[in-house]
Amino acid sequence: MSVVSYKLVDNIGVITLNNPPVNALSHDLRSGLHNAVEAAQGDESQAILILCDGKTFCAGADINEFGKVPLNPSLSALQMFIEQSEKPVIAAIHGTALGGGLELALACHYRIAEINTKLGLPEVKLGLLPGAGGTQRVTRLAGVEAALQLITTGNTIAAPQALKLHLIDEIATDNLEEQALLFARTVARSQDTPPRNSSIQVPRTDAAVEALDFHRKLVAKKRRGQIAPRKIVDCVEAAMDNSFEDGLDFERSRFEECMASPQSGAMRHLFFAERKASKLTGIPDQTPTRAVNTAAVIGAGTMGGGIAMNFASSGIPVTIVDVSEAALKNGLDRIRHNYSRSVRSGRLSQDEMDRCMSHIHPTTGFEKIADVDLVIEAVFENLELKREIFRKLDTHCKETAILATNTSYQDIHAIADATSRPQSVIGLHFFSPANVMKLLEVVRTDKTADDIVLTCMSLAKRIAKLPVLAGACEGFIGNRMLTPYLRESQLCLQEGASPEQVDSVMLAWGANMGPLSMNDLAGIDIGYLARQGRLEAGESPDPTYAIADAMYHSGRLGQKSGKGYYRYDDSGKRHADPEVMQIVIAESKRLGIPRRELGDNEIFDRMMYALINEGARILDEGMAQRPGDIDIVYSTGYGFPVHQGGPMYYADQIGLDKVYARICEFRQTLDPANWQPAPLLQRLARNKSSFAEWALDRCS
Ligand code: T1G
Repeated sequence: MSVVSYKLVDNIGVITLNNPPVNALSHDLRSGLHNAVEAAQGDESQAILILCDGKTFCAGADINEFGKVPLNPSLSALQMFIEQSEKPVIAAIHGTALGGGLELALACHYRIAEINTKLGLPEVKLGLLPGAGGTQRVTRLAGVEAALQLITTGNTIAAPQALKLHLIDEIATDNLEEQALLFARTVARSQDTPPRNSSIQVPRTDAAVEALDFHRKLVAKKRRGQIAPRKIVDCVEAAMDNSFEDGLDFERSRFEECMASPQSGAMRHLFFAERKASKLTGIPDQTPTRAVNTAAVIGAGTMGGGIAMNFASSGIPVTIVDVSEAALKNGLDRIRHNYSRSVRSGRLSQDEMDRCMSHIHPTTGFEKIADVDLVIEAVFENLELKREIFRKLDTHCKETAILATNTSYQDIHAIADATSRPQSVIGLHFFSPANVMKLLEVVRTDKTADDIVLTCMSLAKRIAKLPVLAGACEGFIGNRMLTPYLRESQLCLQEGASPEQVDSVMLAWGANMGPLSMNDLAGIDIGYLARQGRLEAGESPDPTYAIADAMYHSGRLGQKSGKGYYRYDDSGKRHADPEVMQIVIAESKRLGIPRRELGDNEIFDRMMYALINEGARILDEGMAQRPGDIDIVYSTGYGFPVHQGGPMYYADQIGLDKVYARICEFRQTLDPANWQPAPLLQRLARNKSSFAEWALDRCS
């Protein structure tokens, strides 16, 4: 079946694109469209309408063609051809017009869009910039400030906003095709020369110069380390100073630099990894899922409240259970406060907030959740308490209910075994703040039923989360890998580094924060209390965390107490604190460790390779489905830089033989117990293979 069809409807030449799933601009589609526009030039049509079949107009360039030999016609040539058409060309847009899809529409003479269409240039999220005139045309139509805002964020805008910005000419409120045909006939009758936005001049005003300056600073801060956003600002500026053709050339050369950059490779990897993450291997697609129309959360604390908000915001009624009215009131106040903040910032209307709040039902009685489809326990991290709650859930909840725990490190098998139905128990590990963070680890035990896993993976999407399947090992994927990473950060401190040096190597790599700032944010008491629990259970003390313990004992609990590895001023700003170095040096001395100068490379490799080594173990044990899933966990849940593609992708770029060799070197020079290479890493390194190849082999 051809991806482009053409027919005459009275005097309108109607071109329909049909390239599922998202009408990406593949070579077939580009050449088909070119031929159709050419055919329309020679027939009796008086205007040309471009429509798309399926759920969306066009999601842009076909990302699968990136890196391959480009085939003609290029998107730019196709657009020129369309713009030069003597007959007016109208794009009729529904669903989404993204990237090259929007650029295609902008090259047409007119655009009409369904009211709920979303339009955007998301290239920056792939480490790219619009490469087919987007920076030049949007700036000409919408102005410098709006273009910068749209293209540097990559966010979409709704049709009414696009109309205000002159990116579209009309909104279709009813039947798009009919209204577009009507529009086309009017245009055809008018006999005016079709308007070409490439001829618009953009004046260099003071406001425009100010906007450029503002956005240059903004992207330097918000997209630290990324090259594409800076180039986008340059391209928008080029639209002011150049002819359209010169502007296009400028844009093209910057686009090619981005396309060739390792950053874009990394971000494209994450794009596909994100889509793969929600696909399950080993569970047949036809497995029926359970309906989840109602939910309950046990525990009205920060985590429980945040989890409940996800359901309320998606229109799923949610009951919150806690032991006292006071706890419920606190919880609801916190939720209301969070929603109000969104209303104040304009992300939510008051009506929407009221609707969300109306979906939340507080109660102290477990009998109120007898009929809910899903329960998520979110109480204090204490295994006995959790088991007790699950015994209660077993008594009160209906047979088909899904019983989930939000624990981050307790043994879910032990929790499930407190019930008579361990097959119905699953982990749903939300990240804090749970109403904001997209990542959700869906943790299956050895006994969790397939349909429950499948239901939770698809439910996650309904509540706007990005689910990654994990096995029920200690710490699942993210926190399990974090343990050796944090261990090395502590050991580097003991051996001679300062907190600032340890953190700075991760910041230089592009991470949002270093490991010690992460400890300060999470609370130094959390790790301390977990270690105390293990001591009480009979484990011997671990000197690795001597400094962390000393911090706890001197009341340095992290941000919450105003001081941890850093001192925090009233505005929350972080400062180095000499007292911390005194503690660090005293602990090194007490442990008999001579302090030495550690190079940044050593610190970085120790933390990163310890993390990667654990990732390899997780893969080998089947606790994560694929390396890309781990990359998603780290780039969405732990502030790792998207332009590095996640730890496993990064390891592949370095070369697993090099990573392995360095780990072997650390085994010689550091504590060998910490540096046993993961068998999978060893195998792949010896075969000169990569995690990506390993994942491909397993799929085939
Ligand atoms: N190319 C190829 N495949 C694509 C694709 C694309 N542009 N967009 C989506 N897919 C696949 C995706 O991999 C998945 O495949 C399926 O479509 C459904 O996607 C010259 C340089 C459109 C909002 O960045 O944002 O234009 O997993 O699960 O939730 O300047 O897809 O089923 O095999 O995400 O309904 C710019 C990216 C390209 C848009 C639909 N465009 N796509 O969301 O479904 S660069 C983008 C999306 C560019 C020009 C340049 C979303 C969506 P599979 P999905 P969805």
